[in-house]
Amino acid sequence: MFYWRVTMFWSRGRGYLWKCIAEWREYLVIASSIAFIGSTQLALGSESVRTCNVKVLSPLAPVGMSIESAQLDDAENGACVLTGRVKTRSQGLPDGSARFTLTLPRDWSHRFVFWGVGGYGGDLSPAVTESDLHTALQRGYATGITDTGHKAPTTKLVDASFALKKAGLPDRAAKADYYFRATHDVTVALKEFTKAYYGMSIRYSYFDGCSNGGRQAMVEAEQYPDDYDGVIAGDPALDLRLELSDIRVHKAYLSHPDSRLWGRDLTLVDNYVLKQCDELDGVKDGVIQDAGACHPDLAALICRGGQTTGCLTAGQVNTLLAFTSPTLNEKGQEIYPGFPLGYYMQTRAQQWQFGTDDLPTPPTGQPWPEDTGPYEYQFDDQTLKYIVLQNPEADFMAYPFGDSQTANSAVLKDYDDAVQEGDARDPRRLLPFLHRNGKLIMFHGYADTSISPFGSIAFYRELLAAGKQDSLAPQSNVALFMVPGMGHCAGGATPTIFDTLSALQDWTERGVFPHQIIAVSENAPEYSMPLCPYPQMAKLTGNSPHRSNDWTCTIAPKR
Ligand SMILES: [Ca+2]
Repeated sequence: MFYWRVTMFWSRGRGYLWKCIAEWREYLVIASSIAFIGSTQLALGSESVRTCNVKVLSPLAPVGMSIESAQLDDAENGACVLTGRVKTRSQGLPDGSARFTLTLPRDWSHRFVFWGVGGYGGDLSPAVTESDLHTALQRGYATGITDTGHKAPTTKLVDASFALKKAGLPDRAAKADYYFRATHDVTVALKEFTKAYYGMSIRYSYFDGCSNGGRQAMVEAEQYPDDYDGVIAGDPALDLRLELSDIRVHKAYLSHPDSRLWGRDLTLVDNYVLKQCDELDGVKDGVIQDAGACHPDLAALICRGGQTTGCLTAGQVNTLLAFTSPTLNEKGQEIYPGFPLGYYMQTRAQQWQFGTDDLPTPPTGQPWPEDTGPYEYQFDDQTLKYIVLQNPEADFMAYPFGDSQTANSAVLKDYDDAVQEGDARDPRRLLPFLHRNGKLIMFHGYADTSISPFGSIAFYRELLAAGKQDSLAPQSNVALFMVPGMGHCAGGATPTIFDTLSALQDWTERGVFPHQIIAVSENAPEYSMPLCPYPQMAKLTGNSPHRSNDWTCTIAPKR
């Protein structure tokens, strides 16, 4: 989910920072490796000179910020790269401490951007798109990032143990830092230091993150509307009931031996869904423009009359139905949307949700051993043990939810109380950010099997309604781009490479609304397509579905 530790940019250089979700490495690339050059004079225009040195720069740090290392970095165009800590405090909580990296370019453009981090945080690897990292580097942005107040163990893929001191005793400081406090406190400190370093003010400040980084983006805009002029929230984990909802899927798997979907089954589903839904947008091109309009009859896939191949068991279809149907409260109201169908094998749905073929199936009715299983199962398990139930020995299968679509009110209240500090699903909280003319670009992969893309659509729709009641037109400040065929923050055979930071900069600084963002295919750069601000979608108006100029953003019917 959150995932969260996903960005396209990490593996090419700072490989040591990338310990999670190794399979995503090809998508996530940190822009560069850090090369130590030594203490060298750094020219800042012709006005001042700074030495990239801990001793020299430390007096510039605001109270509570300490610098631990300073190095010039060739890969960052000779920028001065600082690491250190910021003391986190406030709001009646115990003090904490968060690590940071701050990159200060030689040719600064008076802009500052803060990167989000993935998963349960704990490292300094940006969870953003490769395009945005490139844009920041090329355009002279100062960049910051925080580990959100704890250090993740290198031996675990998903870890929420930082949130619990011992059974029944939450670590309130570490939990608050992860959920909201560290991002803000480090933001304030790094912005202040940046101004002191250059001796000039910051003209524009931006936040950019995907997955958990998208959640950080939303929380910043909602809780600290003055921190940033513009925000990018990709595949945001804005609704933390996500983990609750996922429990249903994994219990369906673990409770019935014939319910598990293998790679061959998911390929069957992918082919069936594409056949049923590709042409709903009017073009047979392997791209389902509107996953929300795709509702094939899954029961037609159930084996009949002795059929054993090319079909699914009733249990497997039941798992798919659990995955694609919403979670409800006792009144029958949707409290978390279902997931889309299709593109599963192109977007690593096995790793996220269904389990790779080499993953052993536990004995019926038992959970996967801790720290194993699909990523989302691990997120569910860690969230329950260390945040909701506050008991590392808790039994996943005994949790009183997941056997049906409905969560009872007592379960829901306990769950919400445990995660509410970090939740961003209430659109009314975004209104102050809009009142001060902040700009927000959201995007979400329409084939995301980690965080439901339909949650971002629901948020956007609810935001429009909330804004109307507050004499606002949120569509003037918020643009949501749904990305057909893209998985969680990245991945897929459709065009999934795009630059949101340039779009946000143009919108914020020059008032240019992002009428479209051009995406190109990761594997075929000549294959391009526009992404359109919801509720618009791309419509082919020329001849080639592989050429962005042949598409136009239009309002889709029934949206
Ligand atoms: Ca199509």
